[in-house]
Amino acid sequence: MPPKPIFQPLNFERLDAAEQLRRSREFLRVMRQRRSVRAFSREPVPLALIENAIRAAGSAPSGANQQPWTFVVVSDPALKRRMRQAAEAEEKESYERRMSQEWLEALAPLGTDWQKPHIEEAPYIIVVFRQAYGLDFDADSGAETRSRHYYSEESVGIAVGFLLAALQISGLATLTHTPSPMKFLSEILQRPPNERAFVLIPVGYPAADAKVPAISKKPLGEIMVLR
Ligand code: IYR
Repeated sequence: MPPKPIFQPLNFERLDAAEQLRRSREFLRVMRQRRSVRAFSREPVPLALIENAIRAAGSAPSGANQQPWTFVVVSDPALKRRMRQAAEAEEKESYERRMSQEWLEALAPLGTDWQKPHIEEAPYIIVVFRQAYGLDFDADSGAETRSRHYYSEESVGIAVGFLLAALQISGLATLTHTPSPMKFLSEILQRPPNERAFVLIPVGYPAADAKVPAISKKPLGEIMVLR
């Protein structure tokens, strides 16, 4: 028999209309300042900010509430160095051989290349892993049980959105980096076979002279349709 749902009262904070608009504008103001930063200061970041941002990410909705994510927080310089070296080896191969001309042209306005110094310079690298399926071990026999996960891609994508927003609100800079292929992250970070690297996020303060590409976001009229 499947378990019966247990319900409890919803904890919902009803705001007056003026407060709703104020918060909505303030969130928009802060989120519009978020940029993908590729030049980080080595200045340390309080771990409490990282922990709270991961708590916020962990509050995201997920398929069947399976929470199919693991956030690996890397600050050890030796591990960061290994991740940088492995990422750069893959990226060099991608930029020089694997990526199509069309892809390289799409990326040209961002000015990216295979070099990834941010993986060593940012004080924290959060590597988000997606649990493609559940993996449990029986406490007595050690027998392995696997369970299906539903909508894990969507779930982890939503959680990463929460994570980026939380880090931004906390006054930190981030980059979403997806070196491809990312298998080396499972090995370096010793993750179990059900976990797949989803994205690597350097977190910290921008370098004093950090520059970002002059690009813009589509206006509301181009992205919203009212019916
Ligand atoms: N992963 C490479 C290439 C790259 C791809 C996309 I799509 C971007 O938006 C940015 C970069 C890199 O990190 O350089």
